[in-house]
Amino acid sequence: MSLLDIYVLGAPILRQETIPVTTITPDLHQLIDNMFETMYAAKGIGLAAPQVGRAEQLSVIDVDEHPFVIINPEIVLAEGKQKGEEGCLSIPDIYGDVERAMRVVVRAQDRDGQPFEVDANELLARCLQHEIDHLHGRLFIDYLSLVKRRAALAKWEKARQKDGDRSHVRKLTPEEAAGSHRRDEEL
Ligand code: K1U
Ligand code: ZN
Repeated sequence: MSLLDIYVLGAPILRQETIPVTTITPDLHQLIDNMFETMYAAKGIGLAAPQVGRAEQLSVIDVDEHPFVIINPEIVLAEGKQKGEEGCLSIPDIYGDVERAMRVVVRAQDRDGQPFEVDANELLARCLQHEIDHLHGRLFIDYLSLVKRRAALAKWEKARQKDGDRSHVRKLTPEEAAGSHRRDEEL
């Protein structure tokens, strides 16, 4: 398995619509495995294909040590409301409160292309909505008020200028890479 670079705010692929997956191939399985490894190394609870520079309609998720992949997902039910803090591996160190549905039912295909549904509440529901948003070019900062979005973007630009960083990819550090199998070791 390999760690993938994570595309960050400003990379055009984060704003593009993804393409539905029509065939399950060995290359797709490799991508899924690499996305899980990258997500664990970055200490995320989800990761969508555009975040690693890919256009396939798929995301990986592990909120409660129950990893799964959603291929071609759609939200078939959304109800209730929750407000809570979100971050994004593509916008490091920026956080904001986002209102989301409290419960969602998502229909998707698994890594073998088999259809399934997941009925989720609270953090898992939030994560599913965040990851499905990525597949449609939406980011959590889009939901912030104008004032909060401007403040978040100003903080982001300042951090990037300080680092002299003009690139649109984030390479995980060797320390992060060394921790990429952490969940395996804990089990
Ligand atoms: O897609 C991503 O950028 C991953 C992102 C997903 C996410 C974060 C917060 C709420 C919903 C979805 C992350 O995993 S960022 C890491 C993080 O914020 C977090 C990590 C563990 C528990 C809770 C949040
Ligand atoms: Zn994100």
